[in-house]
Formats: sequence, structure tokens, C-alpha cells
Amino acid sequence: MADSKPPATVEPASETNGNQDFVVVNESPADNLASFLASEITDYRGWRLRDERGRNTWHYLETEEQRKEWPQTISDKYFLGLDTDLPALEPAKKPTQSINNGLSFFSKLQLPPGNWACEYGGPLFLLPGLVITWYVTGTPIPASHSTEIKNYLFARQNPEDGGWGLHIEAESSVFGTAMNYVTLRLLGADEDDPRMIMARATLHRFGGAVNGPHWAKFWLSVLGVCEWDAVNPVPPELWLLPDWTPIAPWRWWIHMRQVFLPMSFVYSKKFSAPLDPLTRQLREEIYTQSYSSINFASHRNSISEHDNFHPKTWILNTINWGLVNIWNPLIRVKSLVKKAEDWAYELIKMEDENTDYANLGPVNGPMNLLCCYIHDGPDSYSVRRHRERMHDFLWVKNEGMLMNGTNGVQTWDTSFLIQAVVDAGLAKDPKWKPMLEKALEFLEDQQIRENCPKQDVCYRQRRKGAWAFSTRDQGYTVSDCTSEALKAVLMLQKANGYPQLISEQRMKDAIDTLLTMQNASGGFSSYEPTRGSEYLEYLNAAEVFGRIMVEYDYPECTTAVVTAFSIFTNYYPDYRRNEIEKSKERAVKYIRRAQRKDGSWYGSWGICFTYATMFALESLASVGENFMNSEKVRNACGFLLLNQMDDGGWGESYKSCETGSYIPSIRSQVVQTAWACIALMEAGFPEREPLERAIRMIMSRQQSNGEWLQENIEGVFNKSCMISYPNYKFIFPIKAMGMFIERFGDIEIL
Ligand code: LAN
Repeated sequence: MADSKPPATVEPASETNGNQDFVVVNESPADNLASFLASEITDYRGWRLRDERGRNTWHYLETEEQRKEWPQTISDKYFLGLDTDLPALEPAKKPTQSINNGLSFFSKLQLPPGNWACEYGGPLFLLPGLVITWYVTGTPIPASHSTEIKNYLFARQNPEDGGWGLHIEAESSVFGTAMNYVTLRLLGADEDDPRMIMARATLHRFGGAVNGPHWAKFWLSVLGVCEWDAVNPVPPELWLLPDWTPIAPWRWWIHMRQVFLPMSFVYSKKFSAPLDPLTRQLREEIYTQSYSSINFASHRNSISEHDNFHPKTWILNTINWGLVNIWNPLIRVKSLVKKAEDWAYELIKMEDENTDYANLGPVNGPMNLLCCYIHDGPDSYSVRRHRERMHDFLWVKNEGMLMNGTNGVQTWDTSFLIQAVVDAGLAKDPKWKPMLEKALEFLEDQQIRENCPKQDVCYRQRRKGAWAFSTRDQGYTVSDCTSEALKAVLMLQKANGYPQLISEQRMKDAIDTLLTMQNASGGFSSYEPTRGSEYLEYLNAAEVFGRIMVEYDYPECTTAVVTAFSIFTNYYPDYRRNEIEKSKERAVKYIRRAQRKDGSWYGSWGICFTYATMFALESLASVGENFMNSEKVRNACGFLLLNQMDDGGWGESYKSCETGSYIPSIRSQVVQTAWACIALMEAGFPEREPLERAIRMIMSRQQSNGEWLQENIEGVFNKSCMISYPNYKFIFPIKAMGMFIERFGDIEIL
């Protein structure tokens, strides 16, 4: 397979991950490694990204003829870490030149439908679910894929102990290590490979796979290398609870209930793949004692300290005890089981049909595939369609193949890029017009036009007029994705004379959907208004995540809606004006309340206080609150200025998300510096000096071809898991510099 030299970073990950705080350098015995790597990589000149209306899939072309017929593009090369040959540009002295250089580079990455794409990695618990599902459903895994998945996992192995954590910057855990070890073995990694020996040693030091969290035990039981007795109950009967019950699953955060759903089906079926020589052997590799001597039932609650981010409550432990010892053996009669499984399967089918099998995300996607395999059989349409869709989650980069946290970031990044260019005052510049027109076409194509059929039966939120985070196929409205896309459309169509691709009625549809999404608190959540009590967190069984059971208010989402409302009413002052005004007022009240004593806001989707403070200050600015007239805004500016680093930049560690207090990173970060600048300028902070220093730092990190290099990971979810937003390093510096120019002029900075 390998007929060319290895891509630069299959070796070690240190440079491309660019992470200064947690440098990942593979220091395994070099000789063994070199021979292994040389024989086990694909030729990176063979990979192509296809983008069909935002659906991104990677393809490996084996022959030179195929490669000639479908040539590699600049963006393919960029994503793969190959030389793009983009020219060195005239060095920027002023922010306008820096913006121009940045856009010259970034515009080359725009894909034919008009969107941008990117790796969306970070979590290290996604590939295992997919590979185990492929394995147990007999899905053929292309050699190119298995080779590159192995490369990625080895590249992301922690160098000190050979394990893996919850995400790429985390310390090793049983979840990461057991699952990725098994994945590598299923893909053909040798148990005697020195890297596997090291991983196994760490897993054993952590007490073996019996100390894994719930989700690990679930997947290992599916594979047949753990017993279902070790898995805490996931009763599908919960789906039969009347809707009024406070714990009914329709009230849970969408990601929890859509994972719980197929999981409960598989748990109820106690599905385990038939043993084969490999899984038989794995049974002996991942534990510290022989498989037959393990009392799995006694390990239901065993969990390593490295995984126990959110320990189970005594209430949940008591409920689980009751389910295992009373409910399952004595009360759970066959007819009830059938009723629960049938209804769960109905809901799974609805999720599949509502998303054309793309599914909500990369956890329920493979699980739904498995359910269809169990229910409909190996060659059914549902299984075949699911198999195709799995490729929507995969991404190839210079370290190998990974699984994205969603089926992409297309709509989100495209909306933000449009806004950044508009904020930089370049929307009417003929140089960037074709790029923006394409981007607008993409957003037009991606707006969701219809609600889900039987929306109430499957507990779905209204979605007509909305935008999803990734694609229209995925089809889940998110409050801020809808808002940011709507803002981008309004900015182009209304403020800058672009073609009216999206009609007035369709914008009103978006507003109608947003108006269904506000919480009683005034804040906005992500996919739906909060449907259940925070006390449901007592039933959080996943151990590795926090704040996952229900929707919460988020300053980020709330701000997006507030600002979308403001822009919309500028152009359509009469449409539902009272409701919009009232909603905005309540939303801003929530923003004010959510400010912390130190002047900051806690961010749930970006790292961390820097991210949310930027949004919150935008909300306040939209109602006229600024540095001059508001104590709150002054406090927030004080918080930001306190954390400015010596080089003029800002840098916040992901540890802030976990601990809930500001923790600086070792080195300043381009993206966070841009966020802090935007925040200060939204606040109307009057002094130029700190901003100028920050902009200087951003400009000084720009490369001669206009790009910025990857630094630390930017995003987060559920407090504990980090996720990459690689396009932020283009989008936010452009926006920040644009705002700077507007306020302080295009002065010489470098
Ligand atoms: C995302 C990605 C986008 C993100 C924003 C739009 C940035 C945010 O403002 C609202 C929430 C949202 C839509 C979001 C929610 C949770 C997601 C889908 C993710 C962080 C990407 C991956 C994550 C998902 C839960 C990963 C799968 C893990 C489970 C625990 C099920």
C-alpha cells in the first residue's frame, strides 16, 4: 500500500497538534517503530475529500489513473498535511494586509458547495464504538481505513504511559485505554507491538477493563469481551413512562436520550457477538486475571479514579441495585420487555428516517446501525444505509484517520466566516464577493424547510426554518446555529446587496423556531428548551461527563439568539415585534444574572471563560450596555485585562472547563486572543494599547502564506471532553482585526 515517503507527521504528533501545554511526542523505541511505520501507511497522494451538498466523505484512490482523473485539491493537501505550494505573500504590516493574507489562504479551502470543512476531532471514545460496530456487524473495513485509523490512534497514544484519555489532551484513563487498545487489536495491531505492550501495561496498572465506565463496559459486552452482568442497567422500559413523569427520557438532553435509546435496545437484547479467536484472546489481554475467574457482576460499579469525573450518586446506585436484583429477575415479564423493545425500536426508526440515517451524532450513529442489524438483519436497507453514513464521520489528516464529533462543522463555520468578512468591511470587495456568494448559496441549501413528521411522537423540537450545526440532513435545530446562520444571511442579503436567495418567509420561519426555544429563565439552551429538572443529574450514569442530563442556559446560545433578533428587527420591524422585544429583554436579564463575581461568564462549548465572556459582552452591547455606562461591562473588561499575557495575547487552559476557575495555558493562543479582543471591543473598551498589543501578537503568528498554525484545542462539551475547531484560527483573528480597524484605524502594527 505504501509507495511513497511517510507523511510528515505520522511520526510524532508534536508539531501538528501544536499543543504547547501537553506535547504529544512519540518516544517509543525508535528502531521498532520506524520499521513498523514504514510498512503501514497509505500514500497520502491518494486521498480525496468529496463534498456533496456539505456531506463530507474521504476516498482513497489506489491507482495513478484514478488519481489523475480526480486530482488532489489544495484543500485536500492542506488537510492531509501535504505541501499546498501556496505562495508567500507580502508580509503584513497593517491589519488590513493581515486580513487579506488570511483570507487569501482560507478562501482556497472553500469547497465547491460553498462551505468550509475541517477535522472535528478531540474525543477519543468515538472510533472504538464505530470499529466495534463494524466488527460485530461484519462490515468490511477498507484496508486504507484500518491502516490510517491505527496510525491515528498510535499518534495520539500518550507517550509517557502508552494509554489514551477521554480526549487528545487528557491524561490516560481506562475508558480511553481499554477501548482504543481493543480497537487497534480489531484492526490488526499486534499484541507484541511495543506500543501495545505499553498500553496493556497501563491498562493493567489501572486494574484492567473491569474498572472502565459504563459506556466502556457496554461496548466491550457487545464485542463479547465483557459480560453484561458488569453493565449497569439501561432499561428500555423507561420509554414507556408517561410523559408527565419527571424522569421520562424525553426530558433529557437530546444527546443523552438519543444514546440511551439504542443502548437500551441493545442492553435489553443482551446482544454479544459470537466469539472468535481474536475476541477470545482479547478476553485474556484486557484484564488482570483470567476471564473465567472474574466475577463480572461484582464489577458493575468498579471504576478507576482516572475515569470517575462524575461519580454516581447513592440514589442512582440504589436504583441500579433495585433494577438488577428485583426488577429484572422478578418483575420484568416478557410482554413488558417486548413492548419496551418495540417502542424503543420505533423511536430508533424515526431518528433514522428524520436524519436519512445520518443520525444526531457519532455515538448514536453506530449504535443505531447495530440496532438495525439486530432487528432488520445484516443485509437490510437500514443496515446498508447506515454503513454508508458511517463515512460521514470519518476524517483523514496527517496523523491518520479519526472520527469527527459530528458529521462536520459546515454550517457553523460557514456562518461565522461570512460574519467575519462582513465585520472586516469586506463584503462588498469584489475580491471576496464570489466566495461569499458561494457561502450564501450553501446556507440557502442547508436551511431546514420542514418539521419532522410526527414531531410530537418522537419528541422533536420544531425545526422549520432552522439550521443545524453541520448539515441539513442531520436536521437538528440548534438555537445558536440557526441564529448565526440567520445573521450571516441577513448581513449579506440585507446589508450588502447580495441576491435574495432566502425569502422573507423563510427568515420568518427561522425566527418562529427560535421563539419556541427560550427557557423560563430567559436563557437559551442548545437544541431544545430545558425539559427536565437539574435534579436529573442525580441519574447521570456515564461517570465520565458532567452536566449531561438536561439542557441548561448558555450565554453563548443566548447571545446568538439575542443578536439575531436585533439584526432581524432592523430589517423586519413589524414581525412579531412585541414577542421578540420581550424575549430579548428576558434573555439579556439572564445574561446579566449569569455573570460571575470576577466579571466573567462560564463557557460550555469553547474554552472557556474567554469564550463565553466574548458572547455575553456582545449581548450587552446589543442593548447599549458598554464600558462607559455599565459596571458589569467594566468588571468583565477588568477580568479580561487581568489575564492578558506579557506578549499581548491571551491563553486559557482547558482545565478551566473542568475546574470552573480560570486557568491560564503556558503559551498565549491566537484564537483566545482574538476572542478577548472581540470581547473588549464589543464592550467599547476605550484604550487602544492592550488591543494593539494583542493584534500584534496575532499578526506575528501569521505565516508567510497567510495561514495560522494549529495551537491548543479550542472547544469543549460536557465539561470534561475537548474538541477541535481548527477553522477558528482563521475566522476569529479576521473578525478581531476587522473590528480593530473600524475602531482605531488601519495603523501600522508590525
Ligand atoms: C456540539 C458542537 C456544536 C455545539 C455549539 C453549536 C458550538 C454550541 O453552541 C451548542 C451545542 C453544540 C451543538 C454541540 C453539542 C454537543 C456535541 C454535539 C458538540 C460539542 C459536538 C460533539 C458533542 C456530542 C455530544 C458528542 C458525542 C458525545 C456524547 C456524550 C453523546
